[in-house]
Amino acid sequence: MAAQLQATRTHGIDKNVWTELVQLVSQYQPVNLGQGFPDFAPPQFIQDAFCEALKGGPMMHQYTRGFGHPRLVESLARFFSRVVGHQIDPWEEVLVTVGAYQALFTACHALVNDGDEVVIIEPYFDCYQPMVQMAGGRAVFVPLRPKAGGGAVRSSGDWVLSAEELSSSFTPRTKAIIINTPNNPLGKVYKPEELQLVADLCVRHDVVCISDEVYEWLTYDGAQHLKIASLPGMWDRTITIGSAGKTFSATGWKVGWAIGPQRIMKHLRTIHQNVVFHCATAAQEAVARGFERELQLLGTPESYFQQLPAMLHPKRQKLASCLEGVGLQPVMPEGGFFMMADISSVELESSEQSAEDQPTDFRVVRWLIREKGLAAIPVSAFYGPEHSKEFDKYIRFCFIKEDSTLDSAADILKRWSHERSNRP
Ligand code: IK2
Repeated sequence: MAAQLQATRTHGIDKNVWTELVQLVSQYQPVNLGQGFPDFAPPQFIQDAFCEALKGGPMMHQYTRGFGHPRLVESLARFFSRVVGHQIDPWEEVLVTVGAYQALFTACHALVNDGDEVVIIEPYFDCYQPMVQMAGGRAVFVPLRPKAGGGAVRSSGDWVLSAEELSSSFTPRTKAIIINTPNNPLGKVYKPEELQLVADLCVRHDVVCISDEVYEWLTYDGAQHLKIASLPGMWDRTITIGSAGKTFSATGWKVGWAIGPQRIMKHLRTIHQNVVFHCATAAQEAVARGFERELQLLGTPESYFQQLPAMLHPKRQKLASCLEGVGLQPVMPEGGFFMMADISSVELESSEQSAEDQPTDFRVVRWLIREKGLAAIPVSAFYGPEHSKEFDKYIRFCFIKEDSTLDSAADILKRWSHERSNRP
């Protein structure tokens, strides 16, 4: 009965890293550098915007336009028209979703037919593959790898695509490619020439690009985020996905969006109207007010899109020097708010060695949570089955946290390092 009960499209995707680790975190209450959310309040202006929205009259508590609250689609269109070099039509080319997550789901279901292939660049936000599978497609993985030869790899910019590997992953069955810049978990910010490589392949093979840009405001040390939709020929074949949760440090609001040409967006709307139809009105109103404010302040020091990366920059430095100090070589992220660390130097204690068949990073993370009271995320969860073993020597830490949280994590890591060096 159970086998019949389960739809085949869900086979093999019933477990995911978050369900297990969120449960472990709630059980052991560690210092949490695991899941990607701030442990501080969103900026006052966006909290005020939500409160004002709630007090904005009876219609703020009722359904709004299904494909996106008018004030929000208009402000998103106005804001992003400037950066994609195309006058975005708020009514036909913008869709508001329940977080970027639903935008990704909707894009996959709108485009993918049974047997279609979708190229996914690894490491990838782990829901991409299940979403492709549920839509009937097959994920084809192409990894970013540390540059071969010479010296320690210290920056996410040193992780590169092989042009040959990427081009050979495109076949007549390829329907779409999913990219993520700045990348979670690596922090890579794609360079113009890397995006051009992807764009050329999309144009040559008539493939749609799903570009997940939820961390677009968060870049460091001069790295610049570029929208692939702004490259020649790409507006017409790109779905750009964003998240108010990441933009305004309010992940619990779950407001996201997909922006793209009308010929593609009309199919996303079909999925949307048959899945959720409608997103929370007051949250959309608040996000609209946030974007209106940012449009006025853009390029000034008062802009939150400047203040947030400036606030995160020293946290990134703090985490990196702590990891370096305890022998867990960090990969310095050019963007986002995650940092991968190399755990090759860690020798597992007997209690950690029990589950030899499990990937090393999962064993280390579970052990860190249970025994040391520190949560991180295993990086092999962001790889498909073919390559996960190659990358299970990394774990991911999140640094959009209070300094006191980062300090507590540093204390734990130092104590752990001390114990390791004093082992007989
Ligand atoms: N796309 C990417 C690349 C994301 O990182 C996320 C949110 N992930 O954060 C959890 C974690 O990695 O710890 C999303 C999409 C989803 O965004 P939203 O919250 O707007 O649905």
